[in-house]
Amino acid sequence: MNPTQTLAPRQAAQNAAYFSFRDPFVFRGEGFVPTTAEPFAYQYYDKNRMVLGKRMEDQLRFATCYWHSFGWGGTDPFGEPSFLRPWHGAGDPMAQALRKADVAFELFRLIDSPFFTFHDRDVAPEGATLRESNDNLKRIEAVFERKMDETGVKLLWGTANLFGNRRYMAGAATNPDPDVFAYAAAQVKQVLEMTHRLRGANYVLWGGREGYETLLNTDLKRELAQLGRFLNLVVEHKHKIGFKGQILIEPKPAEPTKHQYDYDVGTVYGFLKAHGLESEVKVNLEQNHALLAGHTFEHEIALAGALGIFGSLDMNRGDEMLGWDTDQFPNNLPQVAMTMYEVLKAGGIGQGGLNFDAKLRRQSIDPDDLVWAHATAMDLCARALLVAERMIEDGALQQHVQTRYQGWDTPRGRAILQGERTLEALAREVETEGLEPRPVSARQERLEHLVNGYF
Ligand code: XLS
Ligand code: NI
Ligand code: NI
Repeated sequence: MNPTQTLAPRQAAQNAAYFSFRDPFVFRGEGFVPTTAEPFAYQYYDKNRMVLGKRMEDQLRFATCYWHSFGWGGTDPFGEPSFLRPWHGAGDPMAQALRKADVAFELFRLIDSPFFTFHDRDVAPEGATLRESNDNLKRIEAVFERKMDETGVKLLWGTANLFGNRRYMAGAATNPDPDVFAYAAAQVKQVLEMTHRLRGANYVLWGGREGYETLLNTDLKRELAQLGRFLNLVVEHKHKIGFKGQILIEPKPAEPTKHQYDYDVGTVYGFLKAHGLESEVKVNLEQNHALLAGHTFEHEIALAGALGIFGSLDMNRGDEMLGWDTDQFPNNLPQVAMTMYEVLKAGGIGQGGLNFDAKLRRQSIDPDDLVWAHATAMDLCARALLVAERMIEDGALQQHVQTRYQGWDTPRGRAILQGERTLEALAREVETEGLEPRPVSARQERLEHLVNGYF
């Protein structure tokens, strides 16, 4: 069924006018040649193709995010909005939110995005009171429900914006004022329940203001305890309402605060352990956040996988020359291929997805730039997945790693790990056997060459 058929004719015409594309993109294969009539087709994103036992669509689970694509106006610290979307102008905020939803779902349809993600304040205007904000949100929820039914687009995750409003300038859960904690809790309750009703696969908590600017005015120990309490409340409520999705923390070391508590995967894991939540909460990892923490994206994914807390990905790209969250669309094939390789090694994307938490450069002011950015990023990720599939199927990389650690499968290796050797016993063995370890090459350059062969 063509989803536009279910929209009122006037509405469909209005949306079609926003983007120049009419028909959803389809897969045409590597040999596709663009024409004026068909400037773009997927060359790699063949959603029904089987990749390592799963449909490609289910291996990737692409999501389009609401905030950067429809919320953000193209500002930067020095510049005013550059996009001038119709719903950013003057007018009744609720009518603007509805217009925005129409265009958002039109984009999902054109690029064939199976999922979307949102913050409460991206989709509906904030009212004078929380009750008013919640009423606005409920009206949009009804719209989403209908549009999701009509188009088959699903919700990857919802989240509450606990960082934009000035009430949160000193933190949400970590605020010195418990009234702010309470307000944040009320907001999360609303969005968690909305996410549950819309059958969202996950709920995300990004602690944008959960950090500090200076220790001179901060009681760090208290703030960590508050954050632990808050997260416990969220998990309790999830179970109370029967939400089956994953609760995900999104680590980021800084920006907007100088130091954020959810610094990176290692820090979040320690925090979860300290509050008994390591089997309840996982992580949503973002490439640019990993970079800011001084890690590669692959490192964060591998560590989360090893600790059993890998949940989902915010796909974007940082800039090696800039020290902030540039949130560019991913388009570096080797980088994304290595990312997908680590995802597959961590057991696959599971209930998570690849959410394009990415924004256009502020000079990309045409509505069609939104379409191009998402569709080309999707195709690139699909291509990267196919490279990663070759790496897994060929098995040469894994083989090398296995051989490298095979000593741990010998009787001594096993005995050490099973706790059957004391320091004294090991010292005795080394001495009596005259043990002298034999250094072995790790073959990095050969492996790097091997990886290039998969492209
Ligand atoms: C900001 C974060 C944010 C989260 C959702 O840096 O990436 O966009 O993904 O709150
Ligand atoms: Ni993000
Ligand atoms: Ni980010």
